Amino acid sequence: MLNEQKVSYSGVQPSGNLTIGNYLGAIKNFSAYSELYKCFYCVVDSHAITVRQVPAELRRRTYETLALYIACGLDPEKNTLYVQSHVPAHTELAWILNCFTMFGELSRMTQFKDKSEKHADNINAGLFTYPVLMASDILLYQTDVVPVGIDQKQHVELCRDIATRFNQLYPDTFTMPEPIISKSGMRIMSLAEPTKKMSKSDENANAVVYILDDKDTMIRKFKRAVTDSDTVVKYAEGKDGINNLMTIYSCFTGKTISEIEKEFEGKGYGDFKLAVGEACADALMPVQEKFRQILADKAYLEEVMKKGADEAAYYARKTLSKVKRKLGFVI
Ligand code: ATP
Ligand code: LTN
Repeated sequence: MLNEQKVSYSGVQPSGNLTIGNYLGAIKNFSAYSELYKCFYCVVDSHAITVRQVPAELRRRTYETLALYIACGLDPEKNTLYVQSHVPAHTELAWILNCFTMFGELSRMTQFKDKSEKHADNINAGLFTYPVLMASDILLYQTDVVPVGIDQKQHVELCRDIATRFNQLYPDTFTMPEPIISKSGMRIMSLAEPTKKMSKSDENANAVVYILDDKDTMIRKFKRAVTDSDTVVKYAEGKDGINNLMTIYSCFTGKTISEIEKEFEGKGYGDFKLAVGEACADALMPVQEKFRQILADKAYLEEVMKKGADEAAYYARKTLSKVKRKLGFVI
């Protein structure tokens, strides 16, 4: 809570081109809180450098991620939109919280295990303490809700454990955050390997539909999506590919699974895949158009970043000073 208002906080890494997984699992749900909550949505560039980034690309994607936030309906007048590295309190609090996080807890994080496997030549300490920086992001703003995809639930739970530990030693420091996982877009899977999460850092571009793909590319990717040898459009165990496409179609059209099963009764996978591609393109073309307009105005984006960082820094400083006082730092 900040000034009697509930707080929503989330972040996206500028580590690649954003996918429909990022859109349906996270960004699309951010705007649901804009009216009633004080909302902070961050482009988490400090998190992104836990894996190697090409500097020019990181810079470009930072602008793009901010532009996409706005194109997806986040009004910078109603939401605090900013870049993580512009508010140094995040890394300052992260050091402090590192001293309240156990080695064993961090070793259990599945994202760390996955990313260490993927980047075996660069298992750096930042990759290991990544969730502590994420806990700092959340706790600095006295956050109540954290809208994320299910893959981040474990990190939010660790954040709660860190907050509980800190609050036990120094009462009334942090608000206890709740993860909010949207039911429908919980976990969008890869089109090539539907048992694996669709991820923006996937090397196989055909496995992933990007928010900025053009219509023909979207339709082609859905056409090639891996399914099964059955022909009936039905949500069932073992039909991971079809289940995933049904989830995506349901998210973009608002139709329920049983409505979709009825709609495609007697039709084959080909018709269904085409419909998914079209629904996806119909929903995202207006976002793309807005995105291009916003991205062309760099001065505007810089203004939004600056205003967001000033606003965020004001609240972050308050929490950080409180933490330092409680710890016994001379301030
Ligand atoms: P990377 O591949 O670089 O690890 P990512 O695609 O997993 O990235 P993040 O920046 O880590 O994306 O995630 C941003 C938000 O999008 C998070 O809330 C995450 O839970 C959500 N998200 C990412 N992928 C999916 C997905 N496939 N389905 C649902 N939500 C997702
Ligand atoms: N770890 C998240 C991104 C992230 C985040 C946050 C999400 C960084 N800080 C704070 C919610 C709240 C990810 O990899 N998707």
